[in-house]
Amino acid sequence: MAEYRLYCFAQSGNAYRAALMLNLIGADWQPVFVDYLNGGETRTPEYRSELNEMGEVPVLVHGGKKLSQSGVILTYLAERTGKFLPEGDEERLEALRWILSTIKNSTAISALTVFSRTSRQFRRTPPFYLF
Ligand SMILES: N[C@@H](CCC(=O)N[C@@H](CS)C(=O)NCC(=O)O)C(=O)O
Repeated sequence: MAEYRLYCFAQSGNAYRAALMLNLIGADWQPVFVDYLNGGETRTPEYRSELNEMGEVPVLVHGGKKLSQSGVILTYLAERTGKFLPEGDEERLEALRWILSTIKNSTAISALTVFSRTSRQFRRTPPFYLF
């Protein structure tokens, strides 16, 4: 079994961020597919109790640790490996600034998800059809 397991699905930008970092640091990792789009797996009581009470991907499992929130996962991997680790206060704050900026972007994506589920026009538009 690989050292790291990433619970994810391909359409998730937040999961992509964690997967990209795992690749860039050369980690031994494997994806574990979470069926959100067809099965709503993230919203099941089992998923919430066993993996992430927030009902989201990505979740990184490493040894006995289970980490959620992409920014936390990136920070964990950087601190553990020393790769892409900000140096000094200025860089640390700059890294935090970029990590926090994604919260807004994710919110925008979630809003589009809601639209795509409710609006016929959005449902017919290819990229949103996926949601
Ligand atoms: N702030 C979180 C956002 C995670 C998130 O929004 N994940 C979405 C996929 S991109 C999700 O799992 N949604 C599942 C659901 O809404 O049930 C992070 O950065 O990891």
